Amino acid sequence: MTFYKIYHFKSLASTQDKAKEFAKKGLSNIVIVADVQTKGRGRFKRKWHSSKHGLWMSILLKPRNVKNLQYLTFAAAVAVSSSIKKITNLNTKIKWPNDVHHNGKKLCGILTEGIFPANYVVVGIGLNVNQENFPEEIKNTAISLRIIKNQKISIKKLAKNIVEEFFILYNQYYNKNKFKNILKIWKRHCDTINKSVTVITKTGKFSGKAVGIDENCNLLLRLKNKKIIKIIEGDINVRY
Ligand code: BT5
Repeated sequence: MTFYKIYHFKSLASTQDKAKEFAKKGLSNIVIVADVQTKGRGRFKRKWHSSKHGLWMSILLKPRNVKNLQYLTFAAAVAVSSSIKKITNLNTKIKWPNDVHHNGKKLCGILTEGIFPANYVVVGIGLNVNQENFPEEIKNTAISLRIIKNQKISIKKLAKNIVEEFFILYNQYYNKNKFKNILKIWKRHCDTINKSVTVITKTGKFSGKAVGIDENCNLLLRLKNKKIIKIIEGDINVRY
């Protein structure tokens, strides 16, 4: 069991930034939760809508070895998907690289950021829990547990379960460089592999079958001409 401490705030710009303040003080195994974020962010500085009734949290870590951070994103996604199952009995799937979704609608996004050269990592988890509606911009692509289940879910219970499951994967595998074990568990929750997908990258649009993940967590896509290309987590959009 990892000893960790949860700090709860009514409102923050971003739990990621608050976690970074704690890192400056030399602390780790800290979980920052906010009821509302005024400047919640996704990857590549995208906006993350963080009104009331969602779970917005960041886990501050000081791993033994700060490398292959993508596996921490994978571990967090697994912890989210299995905690949702445990607490609400709902089946969700992970979409490469960092989403947890239900029938193609995004329930959760994960943002993993390294702090160098101090070698801390902040794993940010945004999960739509009890919202009843969404802003225009995301109303066709986002969903909450409450909308799916038609009932209110305890944010506190979910947070605790996610953090505990995450720390198990972190201690048993990530901190022991057993990345393959994380990948194996992640694959059981992921529905991107073996799917026909279209990937939009900066250099073009590629359609094919997702055939696997390489050791750096890149997606391997088999094109119609049988050529396998590597899709790097970048500014991309994966469509099912
Ligand atoms: C993510 O980025 O999915 C990572 C989101 C991480 C949010 C957490 S909350 C706690 C911590 N503190 C922060 O400031 N951030 C982290 P990305 O894959 O880039 O997806 C961003 C896209 O998701 C946006 O461009 C929207 O299209 C969509 N989106 C924004 N808010 C959403 C929401 N609440 N639910 C579903 N989709 C949303």
